[in-house]
Amino acid sequence: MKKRVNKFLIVVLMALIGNVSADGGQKENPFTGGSLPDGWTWKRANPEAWRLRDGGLEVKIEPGNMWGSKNDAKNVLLIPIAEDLQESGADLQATFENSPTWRWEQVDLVWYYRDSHMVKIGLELVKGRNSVVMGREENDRTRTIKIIPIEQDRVTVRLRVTAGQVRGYYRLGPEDNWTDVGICEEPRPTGGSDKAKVSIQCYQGDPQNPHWARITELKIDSVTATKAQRDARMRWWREGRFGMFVHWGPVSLKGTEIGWSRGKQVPTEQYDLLYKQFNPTEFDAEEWVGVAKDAGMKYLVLTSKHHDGFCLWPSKYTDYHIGNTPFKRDVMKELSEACRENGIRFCTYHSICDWYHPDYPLGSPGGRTVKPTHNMPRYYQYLKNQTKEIVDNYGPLGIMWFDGEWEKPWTREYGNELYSYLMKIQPNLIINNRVSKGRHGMAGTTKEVHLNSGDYDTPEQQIGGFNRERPWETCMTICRQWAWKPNDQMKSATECIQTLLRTVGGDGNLLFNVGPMPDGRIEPRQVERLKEMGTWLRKYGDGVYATRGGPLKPGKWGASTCRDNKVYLYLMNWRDDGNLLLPGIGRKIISYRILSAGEVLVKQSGDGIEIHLQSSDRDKIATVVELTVDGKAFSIDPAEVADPTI
Ligand code: H79
Repeated sequence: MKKRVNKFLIVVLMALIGNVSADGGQKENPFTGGSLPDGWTWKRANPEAWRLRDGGLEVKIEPGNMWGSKNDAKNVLLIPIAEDLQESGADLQATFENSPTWRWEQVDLVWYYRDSHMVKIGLELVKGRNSVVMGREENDRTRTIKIIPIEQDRVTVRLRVTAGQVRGYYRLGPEDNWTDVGICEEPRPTGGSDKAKVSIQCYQGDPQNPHWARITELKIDSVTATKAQRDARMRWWREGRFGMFVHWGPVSLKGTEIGWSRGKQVPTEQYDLLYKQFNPTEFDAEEWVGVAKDAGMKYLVLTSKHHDGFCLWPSKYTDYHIGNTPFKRDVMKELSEACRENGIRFCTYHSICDWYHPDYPLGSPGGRTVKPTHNMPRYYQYLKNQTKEIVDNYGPLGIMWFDGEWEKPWTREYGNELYSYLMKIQPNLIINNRVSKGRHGMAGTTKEVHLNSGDYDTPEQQIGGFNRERPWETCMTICRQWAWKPNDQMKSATECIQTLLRTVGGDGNLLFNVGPMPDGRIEPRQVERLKEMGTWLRKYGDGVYATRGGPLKPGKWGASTCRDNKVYLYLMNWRDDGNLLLPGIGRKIISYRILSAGEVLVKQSGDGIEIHLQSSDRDKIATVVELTVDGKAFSIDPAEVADPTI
């Protein structure tokens, strides 16, 4: 008996260790033995009115109430959860069977703090009908979130608690998709030290003719890894800070944009035949990887497939791929191998929307065309097949970078599933927020971080805001287009490097994009520009890799980073008199030095940090001053810096 109990706890713990998701494998059934697992307690116990039978818990539904302030229900089952389940996100589910006849007779799965603070979802009789009811209670004040009548006497309910929010779902059969019920804020008691628990509650039963409700399939899972686990998984990425984005495909023959020229600048029929001429004979994977490496980049993200549907690997799930071009070679194989040999993490960009594939409902940007015989579930299977194929053939990958998620056919449920699916295939994979819904436009942030809303945010063509909580990565083009365009306007070296520094200074990564030419080469002037970045980084990049953003937030003045007891200041704009006043940092500066040529004077006073530097000693990209402070620099509270030129 004891052994089985421990097993259940181990399963919960294992869920925390792995990135086990809610729809993960079968968990140990806690109801198979002669008693309940250790630590499970009954509030207002009535031992006559519950029993374990046939692998389920059965509770005789007695009168009494938990909804509101009465709180007199019998046999409220309280189940303790692992310490950090709240932080990592909890995913609960249970299957209920009951045939209620009494008004508001119910059996509930509850996220529980106290009798006065909880969220419930259950099977209940409302207006004479079996219903799934979700409700929330704070200080005994109740709010019904949703009532959904169902015909059945059996339902599986689910609560997902992440980032202070509780989402409810239900399904009628084990193969059914989950139906959304509702969402609410978690009712945490203020000032209380209550730990969240899981509770099963049965009440408002018929006093004359009580029913035995049956509870099975109770699962308590961790939604994601804990923060510490996620940090560990993302460490190489966070420390690497700088990656190469590559947008490439047959569209480079036209020089138009990969993301939105099909059916616009290039007629669809013509666009879809471009691959027949795609023959990038100068493609050299070693060369590309060399360019990335020389630039100081630590990972490379290649468009395995963009919105146009073309695949850069010979996928067995479509004919629209590189193997059927005159070129024939497997670009992804060559590139992934070259990356591996050179210590660059190979990653893929994969578009969720696919305007080419007949099963994907939409056929052009903005959903302007709808395909006649689409089949989204089948397309979703295609997406799963292909992403698995990529991981299997070219993995382990660094990142699976999704995009095109904003279109209607993609849902949060698909996103959640795809995330869990891939994490099971490769548990140390990193997945961006575009796997799911809820991205805030081009700012790229997911405001309402829910279950599996990806590992990090993705500002596009703009530097993300300072944020040390949610990891983020700006993706930006070296020219104006993602895909190659002849004579596209290229950013200056100053702009490129300052962009990297302001990004890292905000605690983000920079994924910097090149679009190789149709002959397979990266444009020489772009190679040159990237080399300039690399040269600068080799000299002054000590404050870039393996640092954190801050404590002084990036701005017109420049940016700062920190590691251990060092603060790196990247000074970009000065007052005319050549002096700069920065806010105090609440730690004593023990020593300082300038990394570029010249001499600097740093004075710390009650007003802040004064920096004096002859204008002739300024670096036109960024003057780097390294401060050594008397403690951990990362623990300094981040501060804004006023525009020094005003
Ligand atoms: O691959 C590159 C681009 O081709 C691709 N993303 C980068 C990484 C891209 N495809 N489309 N777009 C960028 C622009 C789409 C903009 C919008 Fe929207 C789609 C505007 C409204 C819907 C972005 C998503 C802003 C809101 C939702």
